[in-house]
Amino acid sequence: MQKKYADLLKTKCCKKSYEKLTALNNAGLFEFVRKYTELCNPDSVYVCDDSDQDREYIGNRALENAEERKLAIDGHTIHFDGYNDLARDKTSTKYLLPQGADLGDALNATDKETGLEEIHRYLKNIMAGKEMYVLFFSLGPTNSEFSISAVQITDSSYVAHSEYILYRRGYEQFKKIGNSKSFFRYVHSAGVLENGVSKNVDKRRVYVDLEDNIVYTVNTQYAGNTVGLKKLSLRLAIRKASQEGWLAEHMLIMGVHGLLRERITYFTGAFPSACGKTSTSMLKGESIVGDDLAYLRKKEGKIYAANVECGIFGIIQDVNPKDDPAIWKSLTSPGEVIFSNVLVTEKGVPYWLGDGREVPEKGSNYSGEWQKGKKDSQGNEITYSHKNARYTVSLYGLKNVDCQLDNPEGVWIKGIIYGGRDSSIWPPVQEAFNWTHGVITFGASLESETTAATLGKEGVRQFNPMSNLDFVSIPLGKYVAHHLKFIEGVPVPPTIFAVNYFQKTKTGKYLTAMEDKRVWVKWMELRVNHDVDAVKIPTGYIPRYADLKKLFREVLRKDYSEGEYAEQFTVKIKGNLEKIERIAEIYKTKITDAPDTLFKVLKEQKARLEESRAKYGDNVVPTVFL
Ligand code: OXD
Ligand code: MN
Repeated sequence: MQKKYADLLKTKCCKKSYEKLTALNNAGLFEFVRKYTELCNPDSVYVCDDSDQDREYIGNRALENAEERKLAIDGHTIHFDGYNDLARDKTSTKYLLPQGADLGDALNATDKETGLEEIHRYLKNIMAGKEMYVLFFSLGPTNSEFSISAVQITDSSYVAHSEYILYRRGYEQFKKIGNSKSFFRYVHSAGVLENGVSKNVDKRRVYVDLEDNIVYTVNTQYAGNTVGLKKLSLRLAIRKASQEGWLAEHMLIMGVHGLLRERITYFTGAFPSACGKTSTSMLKGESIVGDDLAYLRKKEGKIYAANVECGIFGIIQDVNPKDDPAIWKSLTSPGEVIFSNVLVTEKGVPYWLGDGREVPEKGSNYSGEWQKGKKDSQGNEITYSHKNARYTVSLYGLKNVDCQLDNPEGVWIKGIIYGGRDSSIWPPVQEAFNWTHGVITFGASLESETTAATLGKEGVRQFNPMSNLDFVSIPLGKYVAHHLKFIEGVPVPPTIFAVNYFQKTKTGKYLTAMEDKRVWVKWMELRVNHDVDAVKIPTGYIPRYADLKKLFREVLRKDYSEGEYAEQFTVKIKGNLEKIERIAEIYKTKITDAPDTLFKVLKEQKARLEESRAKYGDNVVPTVFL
């Protein structure tokens, strides 16, 4: 057996790469690498350890392979994905179900045997003529209770480079796990490249094998489909967490800094893609631990969270010096940044939607050579930068990075925020009555209007529990029940809040400004620290006008009128009741094992809303509840 391994891998790896693999002393890992080397048949295999030389090697390969191009500012590069490969592909992402297993109708799954046969067929010889990279990372801070070791196989130096920016290096940690099988595995190939982008996107597949903790992804480059440690891991981690009693969530982690005293209170926040998660985590005056993925664990009667990542793969739309000063600085100063799918001029200057600069006449973008007015084959104008264009940067270079980012203990979480894109129902901020009420009516009832971060039509209201629907890998009812149970043994669980940055008037104008988020988080900070009272409405607690007026003044130097308060916090009884009906119907008909508590809590909420409607009508101004 050993000889067979040696024969194939020795011919494909240089001596050093081969030694790096054997030094890990992990038979399962070795067999995994061998198997996919044989199947994918690359010309050579390069194994990376935690050294800076290997990181540099990968960065250089991305340029040599033309998966990235240098831009004018030192350290900046541009990568383009194919025109039909610019977002997560939900349709082609499927769980591989062993016989007899069932994840419920809400999750996309296919028979494991058939799926494996298909993906292995696609992978056969797919790396011929290419180099294969083998990389080791840690999900979560290394050497901590949170860490999960992971190995990535890919033929894309862009994917490998992105992972070096986004994750903590994990080769040395891997050494410590010895012969353990407890690690996550990813196999990726961009497939045949034409003009630098995946050619066979019609054969794009992302298949998740939960039993063996392996994700396979082929014929795609977009990082949301390919960077194993990001959304592909989240799926594996959710299942692992449910078995082990912790939570793996699509959540930011941030430190909110008290106005009254020098105190930092940590929050997590779940928002569907492109609904203000990164911009919340980057708010001026606060500090960022993470913008996308969090693991939450219970310790000594408290909840702690750690960032799975150490970088940001952020959407680059409306990033400008006024609204996002910290990100703007890192995107316009020397340092390592990978831009993707923005417009780049001949001089190597990137432009993106909403950057506040004059749009150049021409350049290169995700459609190839671009000039103003360019149309696609359907006659639609091609925007100069894509709505889901991205930047990839390390958190370590940001001024507002929180000093606890790498704390192996994580940070103590006192508040959890749920937010969706909702033009008409939720107020800008509200607080749940208790953990169960928050989990059910905010988290499990989250709806959001769709965005460009996934393929498909935008602006459609969709059910997205905990903003994790795309990634949940256990039956949804069980997932909700797991949340309800999670705080058993926690005397004071985190307070749950809901925010909505997207309320609109009838004429389509936003009711709140981007910067108002800064006030909502300060109010939540005051609430979890018991510094202000609140107004009880049928769906939770909302701020008192006087507290917001003071906060608007202190935080934004803005006047905040009673009229604005009344409009933003009016309780929309009809909209809320309809929402309850929609949500209850989904849990009743599509999700077989929904917990009884869910229906009970929704019923109680319905009764409170109906009682208010009987007294005050359909739209109830908040002052009525004082
Ligand atoms: C992301 C996403 O890229 O959620 O974070 O799509
Ligand atoms: Mn995300």
